[in-house]
Amino acid sequence: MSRIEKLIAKLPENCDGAIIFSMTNRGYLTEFMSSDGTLLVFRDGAVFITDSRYIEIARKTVKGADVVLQDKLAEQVAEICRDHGAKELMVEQELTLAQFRMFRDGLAGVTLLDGPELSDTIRELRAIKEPKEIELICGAQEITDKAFLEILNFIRPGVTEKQVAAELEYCMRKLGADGLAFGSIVASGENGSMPHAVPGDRKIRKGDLVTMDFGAKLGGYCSDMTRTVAVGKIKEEQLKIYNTVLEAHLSAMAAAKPGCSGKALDAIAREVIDAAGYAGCFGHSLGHSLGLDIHETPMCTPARDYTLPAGTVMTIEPGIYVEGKWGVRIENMILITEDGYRNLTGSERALITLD
Ligand SMILES: [Mn+2]
Repeated sequence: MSRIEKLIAKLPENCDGAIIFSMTNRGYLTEFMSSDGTLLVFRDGAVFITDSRYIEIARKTVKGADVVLQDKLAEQVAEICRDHGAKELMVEQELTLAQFRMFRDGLAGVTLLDGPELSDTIRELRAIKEPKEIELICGAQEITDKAFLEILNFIRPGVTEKQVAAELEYCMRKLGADGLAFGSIVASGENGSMPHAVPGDRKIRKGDLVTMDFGAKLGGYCSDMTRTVAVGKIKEEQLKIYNTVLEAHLSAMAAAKPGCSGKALDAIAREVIDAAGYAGCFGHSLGHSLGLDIHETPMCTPARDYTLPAGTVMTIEPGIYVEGKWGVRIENMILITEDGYRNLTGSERALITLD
């Protein structure tokens, strides 16, 4: 069954089909990534419209849909809808207001159903990874692990965060990455207290903890890893924070299994951190799913209770952040399996000290 057929099987009865316009949903369903394209899914088949930049490769690559060259998009979509007798079409929450209006105003005789159902349904399909998707995520992570080993030889006092980020990214490209999963985070010393710090001109000093959150992209799929390393001798409190985060990370991961609650895993990590005296120093969620996008659902978060099904890839990334002083985060990816979980990240988790 193609991914588009899986979607058709899940369409509610009150609609004739769906317009899929957002890049990663479109890329997921057709197995063809492009910056331009419109996928129309009907009960009797699907049509993928794209422009001349992509038409040649799309004809060879797109799965489960007829490929046609884009003309005047709204008129073309209206005509194809008439051919398929489609009057009620679902649209995604991911559309911008301008895109929504373009379809709404351009499709006379078609009603757009703008509830969350279509996006939710595609999200659920995307949450359970196929073997070939897991292979790409693991391939991306292998590159990420190798780049981490290489960067350990580069980090030393006097090197800036920006230089570390640039070297990391160059390593990943050299090792075969198609690109970056997201803009790398390199946060040293007091910058480490900001979970999503942007690499700056601060020079690494002896006694710093350096947090690196980065990932390669391979075949459209993201990897995501965070490691905090020590440069020179660190203080006892920094070591205590590191060991607490590591314990939180390992405890939450050990409880992962199919059908478990993401909120419960988050609570396990949070309890370890709170008990060590760092309540309030772990502001973000424990983890998220990922795939074509760096952040997907389900999540491990106190804000909402998600169930984690087998086949889902999750990050486990607790952290402790002490404002103005330092921070630590340790992040691996796991695959929820039929009987527990599989760790997908190869890099060492014990504290690495660089001289
Ligand atoms: Mn992450």
